[in-house]
Amino acid sequence: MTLKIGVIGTGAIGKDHIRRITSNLSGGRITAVTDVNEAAAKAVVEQYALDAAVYPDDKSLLAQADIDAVLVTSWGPAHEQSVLAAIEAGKYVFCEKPLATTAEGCRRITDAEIKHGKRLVQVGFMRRYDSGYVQLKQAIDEQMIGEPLMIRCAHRNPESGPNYTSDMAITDTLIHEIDVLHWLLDDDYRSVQVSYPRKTRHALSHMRDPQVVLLETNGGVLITAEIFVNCRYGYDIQCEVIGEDGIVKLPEPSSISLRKEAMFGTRILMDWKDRFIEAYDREIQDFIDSVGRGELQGPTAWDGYIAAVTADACVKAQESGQREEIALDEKPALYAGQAVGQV
Ligand code: NAI
Ligand code: NAD
Ligand code: ISE
Repeated sequence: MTLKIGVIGTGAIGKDHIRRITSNLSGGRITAVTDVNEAAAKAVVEQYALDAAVYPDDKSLLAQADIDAVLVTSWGPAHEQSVLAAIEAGKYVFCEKPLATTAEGCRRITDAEIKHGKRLVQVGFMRRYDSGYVQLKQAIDEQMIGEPLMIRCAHRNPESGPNYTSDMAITDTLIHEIDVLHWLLDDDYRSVQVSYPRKTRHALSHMRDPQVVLLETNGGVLITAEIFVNCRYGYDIQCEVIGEDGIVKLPEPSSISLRKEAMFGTRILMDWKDRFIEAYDREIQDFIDSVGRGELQGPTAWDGYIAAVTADACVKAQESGQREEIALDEKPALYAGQAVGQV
């Protein structure tokens, strides 16, 4: 059976997911799109020669009986409304991060899903589907390095746009580390502190960049995460887990090495779309397959809630300069166990 998919938000990542469903993946077909910018939605239908209807908004798209599932790829503040409407309509929904921009918004979504009685929501934390992170997880789970003690990571973008603000270093960027590290360690966070090194001259005047976030987990693992969104040289994601018996490190993306003019090196990617291209393919294929089976297994709305609570504390720590506590509600039974990522 081919899954009929509606897309809410046809910007950068909405288009990229439409491209992969249309050209690379199996079992899904885009049959409906909407965007607050209707011209953008119409342009996507033309660009990808879709046999898809353009609707004026999420509600009218979700009212169509012949749509099995939706992708929510609008900007973050619009996610909650669309996800709640999808649950209300009983449709499966893949929502890009953040699930909602507040922890309360995420709880409204988990409450609606719990009331529905079954998982309908998968959150776009694609790193769990990246082969490098999956290998790190296997190494940790198999105790290859003993107990993990510390993690050092970096999330670097070449540049940030004019609308990017200092808090987005957390809510838009670090949120990937917040999710993937809690999944790697199967542990939640208990505190956070944020420090600012000297500011790069490449950052716009309204923002702090880079930033250093110190997170502590309930199990006592200390994580230092550098966020540097105007690093200029590339899109660079680093993660090193230091354990009692050894260290495991995220592999670099594969690339030929070049020896030339007294230099030796490999290519560094510039675009997030390329760095995690296989992970995006796998997460969306997993969503399509799981909906087909009637049972989602990817990152849950509860993972979205954990990320939002942690991000809220990080933003508070950005402002206070102090160590801030992170406290989660009790995990509801619907979300028992750990959601998987896969290769
Ligand atoms: P974008 O700005 O390129 O696209 C967003 C689109 O949504 C725009 O076309 C906008 O008109 C539309 N939109 C906004 N509100 C809407 C609403 N209520 N209904 C319908 N359409 C609406 O943004 P981009 O980069 O595509 O990001 C979209 C989402 O994807 C964000 O949540 C972002 O955090 C996430 N994202 C995730 C990435 C990942 O690595 N998983 C990478 C980039 C973005
Ligand atoms: P974008 O600005 O390119 O696209 C957003 C689109 O949503 C725009 O076309 C906009 O018109 C539309 N939109 C906004 N509000 C809407 C609404 N209420 N209804 C319908 N459409 C609406 O942004 P983007 O880069 O594609 O990011 C979109 C989302 O994807 C964000 O949540 C972002 O965090 C996430 N994202 C995730 C990753 C990742 O690595 N997982 C990467 C990029 C973006
Ligand atoms: C963007 O929204 C993403 O999700 C990218 O993965 C991230 O690297 C970037 O910093 C965000 O703005």
